[in-house]
Amino acid sequence: MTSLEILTLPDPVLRQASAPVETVDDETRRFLDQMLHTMYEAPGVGLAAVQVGVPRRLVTIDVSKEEDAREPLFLINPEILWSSDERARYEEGCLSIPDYYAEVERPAKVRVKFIDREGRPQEQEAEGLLAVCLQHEIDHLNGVLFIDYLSKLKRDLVIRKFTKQAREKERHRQQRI
Ligand code: GNR
Ligand code: NI
Repeated sequence: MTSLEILTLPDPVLRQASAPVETVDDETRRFLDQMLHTMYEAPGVGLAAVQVGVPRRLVTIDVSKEEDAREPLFLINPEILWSSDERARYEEGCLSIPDYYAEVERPAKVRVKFIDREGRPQEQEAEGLLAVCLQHEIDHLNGVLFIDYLSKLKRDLVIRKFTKQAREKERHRQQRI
């Protein structure tokens, strides 16, 4: 299986809100499998479809430690039903903002509802990295990135760095033509 291309900052697609998925069919499942493969290859613990240029409410997650005991989660139209008043900090990263990490504070626990890959409604409560990941991915579906929780100064610095990098890459691409 080939990996899908992961969009990076400042690609405007990452700021688009993703549309709900209407039907869960074989095509949806094939795409979820491609997303999971792309996520494992990256490697990452979560991926939202919009990160591979498809603004649909589809997410893959796997926060398992062992590569030979994988526990993939497929979430369609995920929603947060409840989040704890208790907060937790976590050093976050994002495949769309490579090699940049910063601490973010979020609700420590969440309860989510979603449709699974068989089209069945599910509910799940999570804490720790899974809770962080669920919130990070659902943010992606709403065009929100973890840098949006940082100070404007930090956020603008990161955006400027990636905008510069993208401009350089484009310049090199042009020279090769
Ligand atoms: O791989 C990822 N690691 C991660 C670490 C801390 C908090 C969130 C994440 S998600 C990220 C993959 C990604 O960008 N998902 O959208
Ligand atoms: Ni991300």
